[in-house]
Amino acid sequence: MRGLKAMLWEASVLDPYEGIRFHGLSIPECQKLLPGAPGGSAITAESMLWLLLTGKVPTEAESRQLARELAEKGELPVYATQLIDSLPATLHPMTQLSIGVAALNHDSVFQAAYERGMQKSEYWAYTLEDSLNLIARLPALAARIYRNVYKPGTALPDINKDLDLVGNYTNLLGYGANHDLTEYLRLYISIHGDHEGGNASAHTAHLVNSTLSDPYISYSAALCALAGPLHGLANQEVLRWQLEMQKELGDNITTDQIKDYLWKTLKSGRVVPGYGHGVLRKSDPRFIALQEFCDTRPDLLASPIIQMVKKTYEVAPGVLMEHGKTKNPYPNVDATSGCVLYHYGLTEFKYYTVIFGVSRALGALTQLVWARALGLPLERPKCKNLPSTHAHGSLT
Ligand code: NMX
Ligand code: MLT
Repeated sequence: MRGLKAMLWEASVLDPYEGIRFHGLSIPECQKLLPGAPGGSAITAESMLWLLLTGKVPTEAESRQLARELAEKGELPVYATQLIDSLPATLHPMTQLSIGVAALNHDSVFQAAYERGMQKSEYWAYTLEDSLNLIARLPALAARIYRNVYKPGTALPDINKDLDLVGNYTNLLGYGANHDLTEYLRLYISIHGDHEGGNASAHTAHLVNSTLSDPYISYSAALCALAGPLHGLANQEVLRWQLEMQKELGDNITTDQIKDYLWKTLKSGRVVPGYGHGVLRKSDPRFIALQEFCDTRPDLLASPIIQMVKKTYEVAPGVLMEHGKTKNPYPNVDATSGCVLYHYGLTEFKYYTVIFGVSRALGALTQLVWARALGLPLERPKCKNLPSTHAHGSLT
């Protein structure tokens, strides 16, 4: 379905050369217009959510009001904490997140209203309520998974009603004192929020919800798509790949050594993680925005892992062009997103896609509200099959 316009997506559109626009606003325009948190300048998740849902730039007061509303709904119910605590620490954090999100449908108001026989015209309102409740609970759920897997036995703080969603998330993860990391995560979570509807995770939520499954189980399914290495898991894979390169080549790696390493990866039949895209044909503006964040901070500029990302960016497009397969030899957002987390001490890279999963809820759930408001139908594409094999009795 490449290039085939087959979905309605209200909140964003992706141009192959310009990158993403959220209701017409580019990332630099969003950075200029969307309110940050008190004491910070990075876009908050609430400001982005407001823009995605309403098409309007919120005032600071509106963004804070939404932050307070989400914080007030943010604690996890006991059944969900018990469920998450019962999972083995060896289970991938993305699987845990998907399980946790699915279980929260215990409290779905959409499902309850459907059982009562609600009208079609009411679908959107219950979808909105479920979506806001889910977004509110994601930091507590995602942080609990992190603590259980990587910092067992450490006590989780309560949700602070005066903090924004990401302020609470970093606090719950145990990194609340790191202002730069919190600002980085605000930027990360706002710009990963939506990437029009054709990406595998948002599209999955859209498809599943078109059956009138509630937003929780629809988004749980989306997380399973995000957990694939060609999609969101690439941010984990980038870091694994960069660290393997560092292990093999040591410090002070030259660009020639990186070129050789890139060829070695390609010749072994693997993809170069963090490069290429299904739609983009230029460097991803989200990659650029995260690189610009690094460029304003001397500690990040001096960081060996960030330097390796920059050096790789100097040579990888040339190698991929010479290799001649990928239609887009430029970096996508995953080429850098995890490396900044690594620098700040959040080194458990199997967790990185969970952060992407907290973010993608903003766009994927927004669209469920619109899809139900607009009365979009069940998604059921027609198929084509091979010239009949059954007629001849056997597939072989
Ligand atoms: N390294 C090596 N080969 C590549 C790469 C890459 N980074 N990107 C594409 N190719 C190959 C691709 O495997 C395909 O080969 P074949 O003909 O043997 O099947 C060929 O180039 C043509 O693929 P494209 O049409 O350029 O890419 P497609 O739209 O099918 O896939 C990605 C897009 C993103 C899945 C692909 O570029 C890729 O595998 N990239 C690496 C993984 C990655 O970074 N994924 C994250 C995407 C962003 N996200 O967060 O979701
Ligand atoms: C995304 O953010 O979903 C990825 O860039 C993949 C895509 O857009 O297809």
